Amino acid sequence: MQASSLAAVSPVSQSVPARRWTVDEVLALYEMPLMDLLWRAQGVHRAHFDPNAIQRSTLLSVKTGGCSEDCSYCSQSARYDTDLERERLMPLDEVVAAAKVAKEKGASRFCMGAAWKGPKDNDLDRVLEMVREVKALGMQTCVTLGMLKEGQAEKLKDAGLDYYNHNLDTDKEFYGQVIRTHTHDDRLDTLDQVRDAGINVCSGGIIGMGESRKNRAALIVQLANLPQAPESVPINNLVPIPGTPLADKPRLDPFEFVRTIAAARITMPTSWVRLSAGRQEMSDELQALCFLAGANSMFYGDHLLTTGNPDVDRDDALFARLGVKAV
Ligand code: SAM
Ligand code: DTB
Ligand code: SF4
Repeated sequence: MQASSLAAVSPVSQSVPARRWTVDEVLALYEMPLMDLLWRAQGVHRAHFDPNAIQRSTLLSVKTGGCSEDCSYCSQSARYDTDLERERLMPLDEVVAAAKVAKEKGASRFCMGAAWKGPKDNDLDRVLEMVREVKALGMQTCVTLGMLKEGQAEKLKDAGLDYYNHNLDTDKEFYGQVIRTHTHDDRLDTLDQVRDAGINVCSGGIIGMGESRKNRAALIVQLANLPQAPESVPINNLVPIPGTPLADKPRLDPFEFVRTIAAARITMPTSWVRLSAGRQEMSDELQALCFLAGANSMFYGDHLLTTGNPDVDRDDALFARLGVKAV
């Protein structure tokens, strides 16, 4: 479909009273027989969304590599030898050209990512221009720029930003084993600023980093129990990057990924749950299982930030085979 208004991709119903989840309750979801869990997740999904509609966002890395942070999974940290070419902030015209292509191919949202701890004010001014121009194409806009300082979220809102992506990434208890240069509380602080500025929150995490099932359940609880659940919840499967400390982590059981999607769907009934990084390594059948578990959003385009994503032709064929429409 053409790039849509926000209203066109809103959930069928928003009327779910907020409730608080406990880690034990979410662990109990994980421990359900898979068929029962899928049935429950699908019921929640159908109460709030069109079950055959999937939102598609295209990603572009507008500033690649050289990041000061030490996130153990990330190809873009300057601390690891990952063979990645460090690049400067991309010129505006190249960003707009990429957004036009994404729109023509059928993405409704364009997400621009920068490998920063957080944006300097002069860099932010250039990103604001990107947001204005992409918005003017009639696309929804999203950026992920790291931690924000006071006043920066308001500037992004004024430029027309629809979503800010900032993942909690993992359970607060496990966070220090993956990232030491900033804290889980720092992430929460930026999420507060985004929410207060009236920008939609996109926040999720990565699984398969060596965390326990309890850590996974706790991450879901920390997202679901935010003062307001994120409108968009990306669930990333670790993409192991040679040269990073997590390069050799064994691959998680794919059903555990499906269970995590289902837990996100059940605990955040009106959020868009995004089947995010790791899709390239998944079979079409596993992706279909993720949609059945309640995922209704994905990254669309041949690249994520620095790693691959399924070709658009493969995704288009999958949508046709599943009878799913893009929104
Ligand atoms: N620097 C900003 C930040 O950290 O929020 C924005 C870019 S950062 C690359 C965005 C997100 O990508 C991370 O929060 C993480 O969830 C995800 N990510 C990064 N590397 C990944 C990997 N190797 N596998 C899966 N997800 C990854
Ligand atoms: C998110 O949760 N996943 C995207 C987006 N938000 C910015 C990024 C995935 C990155 C995967 C590894 C890479 O391509 O560098
Ligand atoms: Fe930097 Fe973001 Fe990568 Fe962490 S995840 S190293 S903050 S680009």
